[in-house]
Amino acid sequence: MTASYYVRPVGRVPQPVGARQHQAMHGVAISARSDLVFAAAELIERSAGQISRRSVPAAELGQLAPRELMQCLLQPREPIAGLALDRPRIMGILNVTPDSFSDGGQFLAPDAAIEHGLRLEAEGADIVDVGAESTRPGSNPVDVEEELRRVLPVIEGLAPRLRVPLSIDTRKAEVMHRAAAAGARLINDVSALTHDPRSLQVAAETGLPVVLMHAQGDPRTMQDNPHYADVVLDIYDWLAGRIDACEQAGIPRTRLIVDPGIGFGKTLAHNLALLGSLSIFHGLGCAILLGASRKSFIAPLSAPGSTDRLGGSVAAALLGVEQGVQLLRVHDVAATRQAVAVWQRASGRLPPG
Ligand code: 7PJ
Repeated sequence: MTASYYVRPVGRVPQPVGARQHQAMHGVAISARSDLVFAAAELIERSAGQISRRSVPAAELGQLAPRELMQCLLQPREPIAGLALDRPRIMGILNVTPDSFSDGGQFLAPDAAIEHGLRLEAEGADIVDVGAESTRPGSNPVDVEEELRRVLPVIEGLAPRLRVPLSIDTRKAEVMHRAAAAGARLINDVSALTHDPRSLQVAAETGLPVVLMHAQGDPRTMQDNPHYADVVLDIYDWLAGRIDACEQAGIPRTRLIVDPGIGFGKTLAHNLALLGSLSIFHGLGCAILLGASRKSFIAPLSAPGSTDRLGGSVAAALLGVEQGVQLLRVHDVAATRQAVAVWQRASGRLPPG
């Protein structure tokens, strides 16, 4: 039984606002970003079910962590769908499901969806994620014809009118293929290319970057009784396995984005453990996406009777940003963008003006 190693960078060191390169404060700079310098790390070893953890100052990490893992942490990330990942990027959510853009729940209105997509861009989205199959807990699957009928008119209508790239949120190979042909620039699959037996090959053929999201179980039943030995490490290992599968299918790691899948087969405790350990996923050598927006884990943390989840959503997004998450999938683009701008200006990354 060989041991597995993990590094969770901790203690981001904000650089002095306005400081020059030679005045930078030192530490381990994740993906070579000067705004993602960490003072220390938790070095974790798992072997035969036993987990040991130690704190290591950044300066000693290079001697103690496996070389390949250090390379994954330090390597700059390639742009995704034309977006440089030198700062947090916002993915605006565009749901084309009957309950989101409906006329009496009877039929979908592509025009309303297109308008909403344009509004997401105007609010500051760097990418717009279009999806037509609800994967919320308890939801039922949608067949491929119905999904195409909902999503294609929206992609075809939006792609020529947007300056930012479109992403397709689907678990189906045929939808990936058709959406790519219609102008989608990124594939976002909540099953990490496991749901449809053709999706690994089809995603590879599109040449597009792919978001690999972790889920335990199917949307209909995933919240029944989720269980992990160690939620963070189990999800890390599972994502590492999906990266391997993608590489074997011809999708290089530079084109992959990993996502722990907040709310997909997770209890409140699981979700909170993940939000507090997001920086560990840099060790996979990919960009990280976080989707916590308006999710139900926020409800039990809210005041009685409160239904608004904006505060919790923005807090979760900033937890991600502080840990170096590059992509935030959100409904509330304007509020998230404002929060990210405050973080960036106070991090010495951008001039205050
Ligand atoms: C996610 C997603 C997420 C990624 C949904 C909802 C449920 N895709 N699609 N990550 N969630 N990559 O938005 O509440 O967390 S649908």
